[in-house]
Amino acid sequence: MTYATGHKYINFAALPHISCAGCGNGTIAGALLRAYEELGFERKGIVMVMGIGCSGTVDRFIDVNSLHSTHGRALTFATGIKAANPKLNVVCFLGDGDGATIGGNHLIHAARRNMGITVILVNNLNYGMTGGQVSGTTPLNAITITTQFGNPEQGFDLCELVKAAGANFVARETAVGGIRLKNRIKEALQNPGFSFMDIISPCTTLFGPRNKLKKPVDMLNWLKEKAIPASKYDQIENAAQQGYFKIGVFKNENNPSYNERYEAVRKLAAAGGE
Ligand SMILES: Cc1ncc(C[n+]2csc(CCOP(=O)(O)OP(=O)(O)O)c2C)c(N)n1
Ligand SMILES: [Mg+2]
Repeated sequence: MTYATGHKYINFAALPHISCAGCGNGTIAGALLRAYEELGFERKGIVMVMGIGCSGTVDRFIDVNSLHSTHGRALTFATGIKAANPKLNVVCFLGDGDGATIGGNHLIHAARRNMGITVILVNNLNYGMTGGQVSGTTPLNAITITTQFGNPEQGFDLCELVKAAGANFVARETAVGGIRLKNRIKEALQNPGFSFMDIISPCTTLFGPRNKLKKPVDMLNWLKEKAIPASKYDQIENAAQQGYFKIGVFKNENNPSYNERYEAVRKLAAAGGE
């Protein structure tokens, strides 16, 4: 039996990567590339738009059209690309700081427009690249370099946010989700509207060690233990405060994308509004 490796989308000459041992960037990128392969995506038909951060560095070895954009603004570039050429598969690969904190406003508006973009949000619960500062998804009470005695703010539930804003497809997974992660990403890539994957990912150098998860493997095991499906999650009192993450698909609809709605308006205008 042959199985997808995703190798045809990798520039091996650009390896090794620069991620830390146990970081989720590699497993998430690997799942995405295998999903591309299983869906038969051509390299030239894909545009990846990266944010700035550890997560954004995967474009060094992913061999498709890509744009390393400015911090927090990846979705604006992606929106322009998709509006100009709806045939392209536009995928944003973002960190939680980039996609949901400095770029939070763009996230809700891209979801509201139901732009035909897939967002792979590598949610490592802090600003990894700059030393592990608190982000909009850092859980309540968690320790970061800027919340050394515990985070007094609660983290965003990004899936609830994006769902309410109007996205077609919303799911949460973890970097240790394996085949299930790849299959979810495939579903996201196939949805014609805004599709959003919140992927909880281990930051084994900064977030983990500051939060009693000393070794990389401790953080991987923690993710396996804390990521649970809705059926279990909903039975636990104060599950979020106890550090649990709800995984699964929370919305999967087929509403028309921005491009489809825009095309309808364009035709109407061309016909003089009749
Ligand atoms: C406008 C702007 N503000 C701040 C920075 C500094 N900066 C670079 S990466 C980064 C944090 C990235 O965190 P996240 O998006 O969560 O990605 P991670 O490194 O955790 O994968 C910051 C604040 C910047 N490059 N540009
Ligand atoms: Mg981050």
